[in-house]
Amino acid sequence: MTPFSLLSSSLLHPTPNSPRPLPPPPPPPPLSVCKLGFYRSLLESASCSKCPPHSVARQPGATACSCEDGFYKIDSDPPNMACTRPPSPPRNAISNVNETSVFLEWSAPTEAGGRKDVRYNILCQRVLPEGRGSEECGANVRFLPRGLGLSNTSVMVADLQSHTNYSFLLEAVNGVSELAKDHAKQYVSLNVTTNQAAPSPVSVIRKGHTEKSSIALSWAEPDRPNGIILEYEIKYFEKEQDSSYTIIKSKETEMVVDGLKPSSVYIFQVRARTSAGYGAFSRRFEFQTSPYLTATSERAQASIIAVAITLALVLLAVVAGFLLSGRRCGYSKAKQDPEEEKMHFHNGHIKFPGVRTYIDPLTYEDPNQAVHEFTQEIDVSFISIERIIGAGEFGEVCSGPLRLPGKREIQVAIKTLKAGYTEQQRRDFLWEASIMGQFNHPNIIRLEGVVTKSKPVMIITEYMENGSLDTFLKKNDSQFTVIQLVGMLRGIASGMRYLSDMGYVHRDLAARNILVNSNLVSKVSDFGLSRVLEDDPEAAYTTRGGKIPIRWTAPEAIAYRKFTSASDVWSYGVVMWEVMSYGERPYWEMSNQDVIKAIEESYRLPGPMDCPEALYHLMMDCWQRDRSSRPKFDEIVCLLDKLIRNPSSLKKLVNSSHRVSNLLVEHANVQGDCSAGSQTVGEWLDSIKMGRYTELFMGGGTLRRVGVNLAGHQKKIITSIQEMRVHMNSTSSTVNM
Ligand code: ACK
Repeated sequence: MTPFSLLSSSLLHPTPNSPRPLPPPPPPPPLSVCKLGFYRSLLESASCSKCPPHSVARQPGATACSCEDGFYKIDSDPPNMACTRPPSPPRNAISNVNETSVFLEWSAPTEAGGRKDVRYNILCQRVLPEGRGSEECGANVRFLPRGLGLSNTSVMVADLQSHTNYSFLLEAVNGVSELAKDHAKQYVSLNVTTNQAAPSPVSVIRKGHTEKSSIALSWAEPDRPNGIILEYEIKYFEKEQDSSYTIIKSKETEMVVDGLKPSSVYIFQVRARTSAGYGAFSRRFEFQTSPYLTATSERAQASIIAVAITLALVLLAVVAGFLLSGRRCGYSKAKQDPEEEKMHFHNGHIKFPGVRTYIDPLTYEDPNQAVHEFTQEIDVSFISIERIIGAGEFGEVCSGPLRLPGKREIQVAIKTLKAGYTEQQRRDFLWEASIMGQFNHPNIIRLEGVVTKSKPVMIITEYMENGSLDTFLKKNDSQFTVIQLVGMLRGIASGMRYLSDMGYVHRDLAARNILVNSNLVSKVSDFGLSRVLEDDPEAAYTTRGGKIPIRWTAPEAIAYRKFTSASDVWSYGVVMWEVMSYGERPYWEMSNQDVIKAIEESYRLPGPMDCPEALYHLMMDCWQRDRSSRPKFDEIVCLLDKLIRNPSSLKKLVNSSHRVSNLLVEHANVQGDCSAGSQTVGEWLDSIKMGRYTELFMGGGTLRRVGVNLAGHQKKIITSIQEMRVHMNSTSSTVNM
């Protein structure tokens, strides 16, 4: 009942003592009829309102406006809100493939459709081979944080199949997308090919026949082998004695582990290896040896005693041989020397490591035999040289197609040996091929083969469209997202992990020796003379003889030629710095002697501009003086993976430092507060009380933009300051520097 109806009912039935009723109020003025283009919602005031944008009132007296074609409204939109439409597709979509995971990143659409509730959906399609179309990826593929209704502009897609083509459709939607059924969906699509990936972990280990000193184990192939399993590694140790463990390998999915103590509990873990490397270890399985001899084993024991004695003698001879050849015994996880990781003696057993080791071509009496063993001869008629792309130590580097019979044509790089070479030069040239031919990893440059039966002698490798990393970064200054840069670094670390697992020490890891392909995959290259480094223009002679690229090399390698995977980790830290500063020269124009002295005095490179703190911490860890405290490559890969999976961990950038006279930072100081490097020219000039010259700086064309990389451009700034000093002196300025 309305107040009006109450009032009128009391007028009809007046009570005897009630006061005289008030005269009825004048009737409200008649409501005007809203004209075209205006509306009056029933609940609203008397006046008519103009239809909100993209809506119309086609009849006079409308109580609501209807949306123009292609525009929509949902129930929760207020009447005075404009009609809206679905957004345009996302922009600048990029993908970053990391083995069988893909990180997708994009920018918001140019046209949000007039709404603030834009969300993103990702559709994953697996492209079937031989043009058989595509199918939806299925439930096994994981989207992190999720695949539908994303509010941020990136997603990680994990658990894809290796070596498979995928197409990702990125769609932007908003509150009215559901209503716009006729509106053709506006996707942006990204096609990616996943890389080789290590196998998934072995899920179960079963115990078989058990004796006093042995346990038979068996396991099933990993669920996702991601390639052909080359071998398994079995790691075991006595329970609660995990400071020392033993690793043995097997090509089968079973193995009898012997040499165990009776009545003792052992922990076992198994992992598989493909050409992509090792997968993760299985979870731990606990099995106990028997306390007594079984009847079978007693019988067997008698019959094998004679064999055992013979074996023991042979074993002793082998052990003695190894000991005499200088290999040390013992394996402890702590402070492990990478050079000692290759063979373990434990509990009196010789254990061979699970990793296929690199064989130095030098161990071959005839180097041609190494070439023959590790490389494939290619008939020159299958190669066409089309372009010269650079100059190498031994001759021109060219590119062109390689058409091997029965294989798809591929683009290759062709290193040639110039005419008039000596036999020694030919050997040195082909040495690189015999090293490269032993490797098979997505982040190591792949050798296709060699041409030795005709002239010129050639080394054929996969073609890397973007050339060497240092030049590529300089050409594309500031063009990549942090995730793209970390993706490149991850690739390099993964390649280096493979090399160190193989027992190969690179000795010349630097951005100039990394190649980049069109998918931004970075690959370690230049195995040529990594032992003597004759071909590296950065290498300088040391007092002890031999050439060393000082700026990239660990102090122990410079001082006493202790080259190990740990010294490669130091160089990796320098590569990280080169990448994050877009190809800046480490230590700028400092002389090699000054670099050695500064490092000796615990100074280190400052954090590059806009460098995430987590990455700078990692660089600093790689530059630990004590080489056993540096991270191992597998730890580096693991950390970078974590950062890529959780991009917000890369948001915190290194703080600004106010050092001017000293470009470097002290190692101990930085570990704690990470205060180095990143500041704008203005901030930096303020910090040296020269803020009033910012305009002169920026206007003078010395530096084009604010937020310039202080580390990277400091030498330019310093040059300019010197110029300014001259300028100021001539104008009697009193600024002191
Ligand atoms: O920086 P760049 O373009 O990349 O110039 C050098 C040049 O040859 C001399 O080494 C380029 N280069 C070397 N190997 C390859 C390759 N596999 N694919 C593409 N470019 C290569 C390198």
